[in-house]
Amino acid sequence: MADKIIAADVVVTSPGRNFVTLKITTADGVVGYGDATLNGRELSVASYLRDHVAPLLVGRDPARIEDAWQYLYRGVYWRRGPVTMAAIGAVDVALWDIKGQVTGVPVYQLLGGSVRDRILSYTHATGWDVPALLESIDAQLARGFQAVRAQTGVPGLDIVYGVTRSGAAYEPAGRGAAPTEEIWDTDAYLRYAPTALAAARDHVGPDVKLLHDAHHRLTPNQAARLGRALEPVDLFWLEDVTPAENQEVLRRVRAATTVPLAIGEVFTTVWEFQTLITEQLIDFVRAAVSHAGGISPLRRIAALADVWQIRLAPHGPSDVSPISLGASTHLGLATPNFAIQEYMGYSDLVHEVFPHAWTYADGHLHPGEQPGIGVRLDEKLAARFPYQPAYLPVARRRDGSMTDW
Ligand code: CS2
Ligand code: MG
Repeated sequence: MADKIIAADVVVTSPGRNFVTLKITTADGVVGYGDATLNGRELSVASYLRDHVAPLLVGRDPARIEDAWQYLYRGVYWRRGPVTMAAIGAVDVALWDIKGQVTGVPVYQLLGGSVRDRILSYTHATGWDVPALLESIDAQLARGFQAVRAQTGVPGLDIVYGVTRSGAAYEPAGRGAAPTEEIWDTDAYLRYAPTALAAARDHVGPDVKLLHDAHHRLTPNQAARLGRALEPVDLFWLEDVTPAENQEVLRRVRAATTVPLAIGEVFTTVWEFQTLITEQLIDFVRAAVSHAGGISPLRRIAALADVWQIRLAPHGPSDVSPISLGASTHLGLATPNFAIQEYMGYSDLVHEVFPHAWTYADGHLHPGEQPGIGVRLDEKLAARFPYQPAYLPVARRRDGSMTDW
């Protein structure tokens, strides 16, 4: 058993992009790490942790992970929301990390042991036009991926979510004092996306899993139309068709098309999934350990989803730090209805700042056998890259009015 918690410190670092890390230290020197990154709002989580959570952690027993979670969730009258849940998620993962180190086993063993040998993962292919997209897909297949998310530019638009014109790696958050403004045209997208995705399917043949992200931009009717148009493409999933704040509208989409639907990267609790799961309105739950409150609540979401034959497919873009990616792979190894892990990848520098036991090979991830989560923070290196203001873009329609990014 570890001694009591003596410190909870927050490290904000920006090795190319911002990451917030919680470091919990016990009296006998065990250090657990959790990811508290919230893209574009990093400092609000850092303050929530420093000002309101850290003082409550000092003196607590780190072994009581569930009690800490309940204390920080139920014990706060103003609960839920991305800032709170990212902070609680970081505490939860750091405490699982400590428990693993204290007991000398990787966290997946504490979760019941492995139910699979390795974790299927998908990555991103992006090309401004179809030839560039096909080239990008080929490059990802050559790296061993058997599942690829395909995003292209849209004729007539200058900037499109998920794609760069230059072919350089895509990073949604831009550094600077204010968000970039993008002009978005859903009609132009709906005219083009089915053609581009059909070309991708023709190119790769039937076996490769193809995914696509509509990034919250459609009305239910538009989503139904796109879903139908994409049925011949045989997508593994179509993601975030609508903002999903109004979950009843998904009934309409579901009734109109059999395209598999994935939703939930911005959801932070099981309550936001309740209707989507219990009415079988989706096929994949996209919650991330970092944004939905940690490993403990994600197990509960997965268990609820399992009853309705819905599978877990956690979010894993570059704003989910290597700590969360590690935590997610432990969960994935031990969760029967885990389907696939998004793995957008990191720069060499980010791999150095967060040395990790998890590995990628042949389109699959594995958490490794290091006790705990198996991801550390090189604090000296991290200190060389101080926080940089950065925002996710915002989107406007052609008439200048705001729309969903
Ligand atoms: C995306 C993300 O990975 C995904 O599915 O939707 O890239 C998302 O845009 C970012 O996480 C925003 O921070
Ligand atoms: Mg997404």
